[in-house]
Amino acid sequence: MSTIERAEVFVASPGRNFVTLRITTSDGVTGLGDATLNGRELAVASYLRDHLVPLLIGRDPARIEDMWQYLYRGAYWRRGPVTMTAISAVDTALWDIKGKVAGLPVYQLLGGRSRDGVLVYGHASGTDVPSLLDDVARFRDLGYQAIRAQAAVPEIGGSYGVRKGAIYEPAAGSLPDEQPWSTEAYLNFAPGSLRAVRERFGFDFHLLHDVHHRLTPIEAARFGKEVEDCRLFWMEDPTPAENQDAFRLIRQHTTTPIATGEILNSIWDVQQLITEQLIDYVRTTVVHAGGITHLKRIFDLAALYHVRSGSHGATDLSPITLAAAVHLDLAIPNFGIQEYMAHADETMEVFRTNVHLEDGLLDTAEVPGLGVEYDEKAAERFPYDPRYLPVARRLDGSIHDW
Ligand code: KDG
Ligand code: MG
Repeated sequence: MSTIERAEVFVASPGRNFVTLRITTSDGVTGLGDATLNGRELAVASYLRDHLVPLLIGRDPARIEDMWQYLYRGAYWRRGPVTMTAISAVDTALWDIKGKVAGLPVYQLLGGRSRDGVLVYGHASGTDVPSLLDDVARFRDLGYQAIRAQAAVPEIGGSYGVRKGAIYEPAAGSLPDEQPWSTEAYLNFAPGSLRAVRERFGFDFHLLHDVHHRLTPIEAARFGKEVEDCRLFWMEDPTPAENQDAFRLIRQHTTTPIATGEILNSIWDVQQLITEQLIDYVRTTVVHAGGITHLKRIFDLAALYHVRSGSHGATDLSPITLAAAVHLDLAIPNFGIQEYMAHADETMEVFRTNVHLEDGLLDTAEVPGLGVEYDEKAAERFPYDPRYLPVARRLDGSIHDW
């Protein structure tokens, strides 16, 4: 029997920080898992190195479900982003190994293709409405069929989701940046910015918007109602999702579709949202919600309730997560859309991937496993570089949701 012989944790910053797990079997087969938790990277690296790696050695890499149960139930302490990201990395690496051993891409192990490609949305943003419109035009020229639109709110000198350089990257600074927030200013401005996009470009592409947990349920209900004429594909994270019941109020007031889940990490965090049909898209991911095994369980539950997938895919999710997402997205029946942001060149030097984008669709080459390689030597040139996500403060100085 092949066993797990080695498990190594790499922390590097090629373009941004990533934590990567590589498992090697006694037959010399390797598998990769992403363990990146933006702004809390070293906590997951330690969870893996100090607490999971010793448990993996000598075990059968083929028993993926059993390993998941062993790490999840065996910890006694359940759920939470650090634990679930660490379990995700192990699970993803074992799927990679299983694919390589079978000589098949992972999506073949998940039931084969349900579609020819994975619809993605790109990220248009602007420091004002005219520059947002220019950016939307750019994404349309690049062939994107779905575009998320965010513009800085003038009254507060910026807001969530606006790109500063070529790549959107909110984690910056060795201490969290503190940014101003005004719900009133946002609600006065954002609907008009979305309407301007529809007025200029029409309706022959999907338009998305991320509210980023900034509104209360009643404010989100008003926002959703106000942008109904923009026919959004979704409004994302309209309100924080710890209180799943809160989405009922939004639901009762608007037909704007709702997406949430990028910061949630287990099926129990989305159980009510799904089974009571309070959302339309669930945005949990391979890296933060327990790997391919657990995410498939979430998506299978969602399929019973007309909820479709819409996995998070910002640049802080490594190319390993993107590849794993593409394999799952290709296979599941209730795929909705996949978020996609191109990674920095340095990132792509370290992670060699077989995922490619064409006409607004992602696909993967027909290679065994997940089709990603990690260049450890190249990674050594990019040491860990502590970075924090910003925090938001209301104009009276109190903390708001970021
Ligand atoms: O790490 C945080 C980012 O991934 C997040 O801010 C991006 O909300 C986000 C999105 O929808 O991509
Ligand atoms: Mg988001």
